[in-house]
Formats: sequence, structure tokens, C-alpha cells
Amino acid sequence: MEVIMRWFDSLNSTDPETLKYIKAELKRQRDGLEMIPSENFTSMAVMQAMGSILTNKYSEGYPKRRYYGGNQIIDEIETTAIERAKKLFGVPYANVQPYSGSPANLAVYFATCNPGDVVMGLALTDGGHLTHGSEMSMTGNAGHIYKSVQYHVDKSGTVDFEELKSLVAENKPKLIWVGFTAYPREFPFEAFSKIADSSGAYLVADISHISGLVVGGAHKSPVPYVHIITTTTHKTLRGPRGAMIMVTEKGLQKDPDLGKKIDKTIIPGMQGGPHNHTTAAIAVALLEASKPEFKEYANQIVRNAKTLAESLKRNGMKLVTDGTDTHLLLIDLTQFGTGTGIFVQEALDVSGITTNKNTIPGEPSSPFYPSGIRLGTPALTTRGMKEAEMEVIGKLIAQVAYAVKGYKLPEDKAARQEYLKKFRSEIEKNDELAQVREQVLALCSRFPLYPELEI
Ligand code: DSN
Repeated sequence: MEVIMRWFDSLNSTDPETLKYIKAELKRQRDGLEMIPSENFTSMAVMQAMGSILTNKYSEGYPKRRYYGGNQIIDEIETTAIERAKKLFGVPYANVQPYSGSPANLAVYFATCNPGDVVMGLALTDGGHLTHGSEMSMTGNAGHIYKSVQYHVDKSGTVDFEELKSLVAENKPKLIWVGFTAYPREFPFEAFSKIADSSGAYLVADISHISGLVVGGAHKSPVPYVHIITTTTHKTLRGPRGAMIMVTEKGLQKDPDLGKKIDKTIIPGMQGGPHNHTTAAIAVALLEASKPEFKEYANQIVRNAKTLAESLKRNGMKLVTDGTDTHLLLIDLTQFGTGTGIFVQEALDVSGITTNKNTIPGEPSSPFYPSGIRLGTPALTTRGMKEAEMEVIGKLIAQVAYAVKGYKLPEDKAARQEYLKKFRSEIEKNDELAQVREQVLALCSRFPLYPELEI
């Protein structure tokens, strides 16, 4: 705490303007309900490692194989992070250097595929990720590197295995992604492995959203089923903003050099010096995630999400797949009109509840004006909130959605901006939303966030 205070003091004398913004953001995080399912609150320990002198060092290469001198201590730090990752996930290989999730996923392509190979992932609008071969991504057809084929979810909102099987048989992919960003149900690793194994494809699990649930025993592990695993470290895993790539025993059986190929792809292939401060903070997060308290945390995230789902439904909201198995829920707003996600997201924002508008399966509108809201419980669970709070929050979210249900997205694109301007000015003055904001503030004050940090 003393160190943090001194750090703030230095910032205050050097750059009060930036400190002012940090303090304002701390206040925003404290006073609101953070419900974006990919966000979380790291521990003070993680932040102390992140904000350390390790940012000063260049360390291109890997432990004991560096291009620069002076890396004896950095070697210890990176080796600790790697060994903790291997032990926690139960894998024989880990690379902790990817700057974030997208470069981690790119490295997997470069290590396993050649230009022209077919790659497959879930369509973005159905809950996939840009880097899983989305049309607009360099990993998709926009990049002219791979031939990307996208699979979908069916009417129930879960993976359409009939379509997947026939696409795999027809296109013979080199790599298949299993792992999603807006999918409320258990990730079906086993079913994917049968399909990938019969076709000879690499199966890669992107568990960025659920890695904390996996190590906490609240979600099935992909390890027995897939060849490679990627994950960001800042979502349910509750570490710093970074990523890891892991290879399973199954992956090494397919290609014993897979780990070496991934190492070479990250550096010298794609990246420069690793962010050593992030590596240290990942090591801290992995240690935290190995504790019994983290298992309790991971299971509470899921209990909270299930309770929130029931509360939302009881209060008149419709959910994609009618519920959740994980940390994440997707509200289907089509009962209020297509493309209404923007109204509900912004009304929730005014009420102090942070979520994101999101496409729903079979999206009738567009990715920028989608018809759903994506939300989740990892950050609220970190604050200590439990089922009783989820009951209340479900009710408040439904109240906000119903408060703006009269707003409809104009068909005419030019008319939309004027309409949104009017909407924004009206929600600022809406008494019902102001009352929800008061209740949110009262709730947040019962679950203090970073009490060690003074504003
Ligand atoms: N931005 C992440 C998410 O919110 O799911 C995916 O990259």
C-alpha cells in the first residue's frame, strides 16, 4: 500500500492530468456494476508486479537463450510463470510471451498452417472471435492468407454439429477453433475432438473467456481433447492484460516439435521483447489461481450467472439458449424490436451498469446495431457479490430495458444519428434510470473495490 501511495505521489507531481484520469476511472469502476463478461478486477499483487521496474528490461528470446545480457532474473521470472502455467493447466508446454489474445492466435496459425490452408471457426455474429477467421480479419478472407470457412450455431443457440461435420468433410480444414466470446453454454471440446480427429485437423481451444473457470474446476478442461490452447490472462483468470499459448500431450503426439514451432513463431517470427512486467504479473495471477479460494471464486461466478439468468427471465427478459452454464449471458432483445441493443446498453450505462451490445444468433439487424446484450458475472463476483445481489441486479437490468422499450431504431441510416441524439438527451433526464443509478450506487458501496487506494 505504501509503495502504491508513493507511486501515485510521483505521478501526481509529474503528470497530474494523467493521474486525474486514473482516479476518475477508479471512481467509475467503484461506483458501477461491471458486467462485461471479459473484464475483471486484478488483485493489488498483480498490479504491483505489473507496475514494477520489470518494464525496463529487454529480453528477446527465452530463458537461457536471450539475445541481450542481464537477463538472469528475468529468466527466473519467465520460468516461474511457465512452470506455474504447465502445472495449473496440466500441459507439457507453455509460452507466456504473447502480447495479447490476438497475437497468440496469429502465432498458432503461423506455427501450424501454410498460406492457402483452410481454417475454421465460429462466425463472429454467432459468438466467435475476429481472429477465428472472420471475414474482416487478416485470419479470414480479408488477409488473403488462409481460406476461412465459418461454422454457425443452430436455432437453439448451440453449435450446429450437422453443419460443422459437413463443412469439415467438404473443406478438409488444417485447423479448427473451438472457443467463443459470446456463447453461454459449455464449450463442447469432446464433440469437436471427434470431428477434428477424423479429419486430421489441428484442434485449438481458445479458452480466453473461461480459463479461470477451467482451472477453478467450474468448466470442463479442453486438455484431453485438443492439441493447442490459447488464453488471454485478464478475463476469468483475473491476471494482467496478456496471453499464453499451451500445447497438450495430444498436441505433442501429433507433432513433437509443436512447442518449438510456437516459440519460434512468437520470437523471432512475430514479436520483439517480451513484456516482463506482464510476465511477472501472469506468474502472480497463476499462483493466485492455484489456491482453494480461486476454486470457490470460479464456482461462485457460475452460480451467480445462473441466478442472474433466472432473475432476468422472471422479470420478463429472454435469453439466448434460455440460460447459461458459464459466466456469460446473452439477452435477446428482439421482443423490443430489432437493433435495440444500443438503447439498452446506453440506458444501462446511464444507470451505472456496464454491459455490451452484441449480436444474437441469426442477428436480424447488424453488428453495429445488434439485437442483444452480452453480460456476465466475473467482475461482480470478484467484488464479493453473491446470489442475493444477482436477484436484485436481474430485476434492475430488466427495469432499465423496459424503461426504454419504446425506442425503435430508424430504418433510414441518416435519421439514426438524430434519433440517437434525442434518445441520449432523454435518458440523461429519465427519473426511473436515475432511481436505478441510486440503487446501483448503494449496492456498490457495500462491496468496496480497492479500498487500499485513496482517491
Ligand atoms: N474483446 C474480447 C471480449 O470482450 O470477448 C474478445 O477479444
